[in-house]
Amino acid sequence: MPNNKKTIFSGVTPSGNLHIGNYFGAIKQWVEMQNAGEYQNIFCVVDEHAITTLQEPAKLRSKILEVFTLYLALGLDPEKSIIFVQSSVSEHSELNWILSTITPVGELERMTQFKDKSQKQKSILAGLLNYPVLQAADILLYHTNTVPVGEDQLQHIELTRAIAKKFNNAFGQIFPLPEPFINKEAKRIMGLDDPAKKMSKSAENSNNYIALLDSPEIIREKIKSAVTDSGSEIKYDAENKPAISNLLLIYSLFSKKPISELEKEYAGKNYSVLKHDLAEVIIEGLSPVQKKYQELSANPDYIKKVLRQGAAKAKAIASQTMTEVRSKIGFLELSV
Ligand code: AQP
Repeated sequence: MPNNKKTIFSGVTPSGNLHIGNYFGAIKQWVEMQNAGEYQNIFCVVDEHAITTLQEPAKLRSKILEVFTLYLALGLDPEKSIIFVQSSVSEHSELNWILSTITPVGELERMTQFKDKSQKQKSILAGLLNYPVLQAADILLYHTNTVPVGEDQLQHIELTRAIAKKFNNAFGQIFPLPEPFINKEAKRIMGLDDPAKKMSKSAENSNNYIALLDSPEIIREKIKSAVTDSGSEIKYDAENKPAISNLLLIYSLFSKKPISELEKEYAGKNYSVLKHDLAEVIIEGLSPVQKKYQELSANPDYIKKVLRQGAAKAKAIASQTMTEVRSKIGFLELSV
């Protein structure tokens, strides 16, 4: 991999079913950036993040494989990108510890995601609080320049920059300051059951999201039961008609038709007509990905091979960074 290219790094947590928000908000950009060939591309299944909320081990294992296989089905290419699972590269945890020693607890407590998710834990776990430090470690280990993410992750990237600056100032320049890259058109897809909140894979109600692997029947049901706004006009107005605006956005992303064209097409029609057509557009859009996913899943040896290759390539970069970090902070340099 040529090392004069800028690096992009990003990941998804295997804490539930990957949904269309994860795809349009993040993974679609990864594939486009990978195919543009301008970057060193590194994409990770961030399973160590998943365990900040309780996971049943067998289910976690199958979700890790599912997300990894979906990455490939969606177009990530092991010949063009390093694709790996976080827990197979132990340097992530090691850098996490070191960075946690320079991160103020107050900074972590003001993270919006922590505030939201800690409300769901009876006794708040340290791992949930430290989640953004591990995320900073993930990003900084690879000297990342650009992090393609959805809007909800901006605060974490800002914290990563602050941690990197602090480390560089204290111990000497190692880390570039990473920039977020947001797809403005799909920065936040909202929940189908509550357009005031983002679509989320850990939502209690699975009608909140369309999973990439949902069957046509489930997609039709979920879109049918999606909440709508009062009135009947089909018009994009995120403030006053958040539910219909979200459905129009999803429609536009799948059909590649501008929202203004959809507004004209559906002028004077009922919400039910829009919903019917939207479900079909989603089913058609997801069908090739689901087919590819089934093909890949039927070949576990290939998946294992790609998993191993990705881990080895990521490890080679991460271990070099850790040698540098250990030396900068004053640990002994023993080769044992
Ligand atoms: N609703 C969304 N709209 C646009 N982008 C989104 N992303 C997540 N939800 C939306 C982006 O997807 C990437 C992976 O997200 P993650 O797995 O790291 O966790 P998350 O952001 O917390 O996503 P979820 O689905 O809500 O997961 P849970 O419920 O487990 O927390 C990120 O780039 C994110 O911005």
